[in-house]
Amino acid sequence: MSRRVFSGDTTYFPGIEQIRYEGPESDNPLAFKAYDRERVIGGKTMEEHLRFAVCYWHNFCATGADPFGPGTRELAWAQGPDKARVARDRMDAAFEFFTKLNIPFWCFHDFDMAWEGATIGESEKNIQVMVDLATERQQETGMRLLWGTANMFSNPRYMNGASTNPDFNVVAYAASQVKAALDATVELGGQNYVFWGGREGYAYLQNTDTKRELEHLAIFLDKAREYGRSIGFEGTFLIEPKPMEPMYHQYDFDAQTVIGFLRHHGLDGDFKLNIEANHATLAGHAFAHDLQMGADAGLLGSIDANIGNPQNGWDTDQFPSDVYDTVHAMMVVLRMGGLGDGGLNFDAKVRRESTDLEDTFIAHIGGMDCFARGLIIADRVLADSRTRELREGRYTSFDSGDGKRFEKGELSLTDLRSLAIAHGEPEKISGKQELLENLINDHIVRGAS
Ligand code: XLS
Ligand code: CA
Ligand code: CA
Repeated sequence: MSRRVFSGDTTYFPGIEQIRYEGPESDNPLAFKAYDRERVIGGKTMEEHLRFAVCYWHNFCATGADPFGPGTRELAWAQGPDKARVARDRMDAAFEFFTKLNIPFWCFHDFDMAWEGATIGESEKNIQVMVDLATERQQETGMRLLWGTANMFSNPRYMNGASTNPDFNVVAYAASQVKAALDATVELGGQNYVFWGGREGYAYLQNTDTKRELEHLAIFLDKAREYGRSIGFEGTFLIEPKPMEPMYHQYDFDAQTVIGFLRHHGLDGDFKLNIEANHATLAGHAFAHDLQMGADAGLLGSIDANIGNPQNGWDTDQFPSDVYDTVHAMMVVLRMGGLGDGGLNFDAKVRRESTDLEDTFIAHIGGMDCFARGLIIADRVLADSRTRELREGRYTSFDSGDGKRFEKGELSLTDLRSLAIAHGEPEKISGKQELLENLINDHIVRGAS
């Protein structure tokens, strides 16, 4: 069964039909080769495993502008001075795109879905107009909201931070935005709410009281939690770590930093992590590393599935195209038992040079197929008994006897010294890294069909 394609008065993607699975032999660029949404793997359909989302901002707002030149794409739905009209047309285009791609979820920022007014009251009205329209569109199409968020980094008022701004007036302003974005998320049945602290950090240490700013961040998140729960938000609050860009240093540096912060402030019962591949690599980690840190802490909530460019240090927000990477990511997700109410959001944009209307479809199809292949192969790698043996086998000395007593905290440092003397020099035990690498590659080469 397929989702019904939304079509408003205008068709923004003429000539593009709903994207279907045609299998690995197909050479149709507008078909899935691996993502067969109803195919069952390990008891769940691919759609249920992967929970893909399209983001609003990169696809329906951005035109490809960069610091060196203007946009290269014309958006048919974003023409004219009437902001309300543009926002409505944009939403029609978005729902046509979502349903033609046949993807289950979407994500928004307040001021890419709506437009900012001259006052807080006006902005709230604008958001409400768009929430009403989105509610209708969701009902017509069956689309669901993975997460909502507030953009507290573009407006110049946030140049010194939002909730960590040294000026209380800005902190209060940011709170007004989070309140409205939470209201919108709840009304649209959003399953998560994201905080990405784009400007929550600093540029210069000597004019910044980092201790005070971090305390303000914790109070702000606590108040957002309190408000969200009071209006019936039952979903998960997510923090999206990123080490830098736009700020020289951002407080939510990486998964482990955020985990420590959440636990320190007692926020870990309501907040989890939204791990973005590109942000993990900017922090000097592999994507799978940050996923694993989140999973180990029971705090991996959701994923932004875009990647960076290994040759430079920017957030390039590219669509995933590396199967090796998605295999490793999906191994973490499968071992964790799935993404729960989280999902895989393509916070990704087509390249500035990709100017055909179909390119955004092709990019999503490629990203979805890349993760579908990652899922199929990860499932096979994990089902291969050698994988578990090679990992778990390394820890068997802790499964019984003194190793087990150590894990229970029953042995003192002096006890350990005596045991070390009794056992003598430990034998060298191979880590077998190359064997595991070969095993994973063998499964990749055997194919993802
Ligand atoms: C920017 C972030 C942003 C968040 C949502 O680097 O990825 O897009 O996901 O505000
Ligand atoms: Ca990013
Ligand atoms: Ca992101």
